[in-house]
Amino acid sequence: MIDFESIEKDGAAELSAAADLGELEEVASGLLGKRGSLKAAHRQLGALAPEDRVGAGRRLNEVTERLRAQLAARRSELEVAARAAALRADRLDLTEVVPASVRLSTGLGHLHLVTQTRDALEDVFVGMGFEVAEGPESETDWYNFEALNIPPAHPARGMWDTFYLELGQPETAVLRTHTSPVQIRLMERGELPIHAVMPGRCYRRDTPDARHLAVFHQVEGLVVDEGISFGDLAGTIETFTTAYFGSDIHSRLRPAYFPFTEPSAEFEITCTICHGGGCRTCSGTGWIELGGCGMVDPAVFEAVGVDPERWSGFAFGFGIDRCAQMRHGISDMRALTENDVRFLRQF
Ligand code: FA5
Repeated sequence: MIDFESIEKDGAAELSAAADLGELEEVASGLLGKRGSLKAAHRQLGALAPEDRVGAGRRLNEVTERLRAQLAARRSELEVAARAAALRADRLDLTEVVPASVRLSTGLGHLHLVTQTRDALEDVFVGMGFEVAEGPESETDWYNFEALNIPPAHPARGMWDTFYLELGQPETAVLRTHTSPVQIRLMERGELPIHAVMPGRCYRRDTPDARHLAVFHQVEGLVVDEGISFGDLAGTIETFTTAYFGSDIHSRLRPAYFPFTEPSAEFEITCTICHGGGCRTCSGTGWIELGGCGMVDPAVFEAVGVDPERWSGFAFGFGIDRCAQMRHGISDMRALTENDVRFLRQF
């Protein structure tokens, strides 16, 4: 005779004694596996007299089913317990107050240099009477290009190697290549005058090198008021570069071309790596370009419905990462994104 009662009782006891999922799987293969007690009972069926075999076979199936059900129940019980234990182990006490002495000695995190630079630049411009505004990082072709007087197929689109988003019609949604679209968003509101800076992240298909990243940051500036002249623009650039870099750093404007400003200029400062002597970072010129600027083009005023007979304005846009690089003498901008704490802890 096959002792079904003991098989079931022992099996059930072993299943409920399994303390974790590993132990449970071992017990399960001991019971249900090839060499397990249920398979052994199955083999014994063959030795029974035919009139006993049907009843014993049915009994064996019932025992197997009950043990399988118990296995499944115990497995889900242990899974719940394992998950609860994992959550307990991962628990972070966010209310914990770390004393300053511990913070200093273990060097817990601080703001990234680019964020610190953005904050410092905002402070400079707020001190000069500017407001701070923001715009979205994903933009439509209209804001990033067309409203800025850069129609489709305009050669100037090549100045900003664009990442397109797969949204809507092809080439209608972009990751903004500059912060200039925020100028359009501000002017569209129709609340004039405007004296604003607009910091934020920008994206270009630029190959990273000593002065370029594919994801970088700019501060856009826009002033629209009555009687604004190029002299106001030049004075603003000079005031902010002196306030941020100190009076021993020289800046200069050079004629340039941007479709949304006329006249346009680029502004540069003395390279702080070589102090003007020429090095790898400034490609031997002794100057580093910080940004572009100019008087708002009447075509842009027209696109946003601002009356150019009454209002005039200037705009500028420059690199935050570039400013951090020059202020702290970082010869290669890629260090800002490599997340080497030995570098980041210095700032
Ligand atoms: C522009 O982006 C214009 N929108 C600036 C402008 C605004 C002109 C308003 C006139 C009026 P440009 O492509 O030159 O211009 O970029 C401006 C600055 O952004 C550069 O001088 C540099 O400091 C920074 N910059 C540009 N590309 C990168 C990059 N790939 N990595 C890091 N900084 C960059």
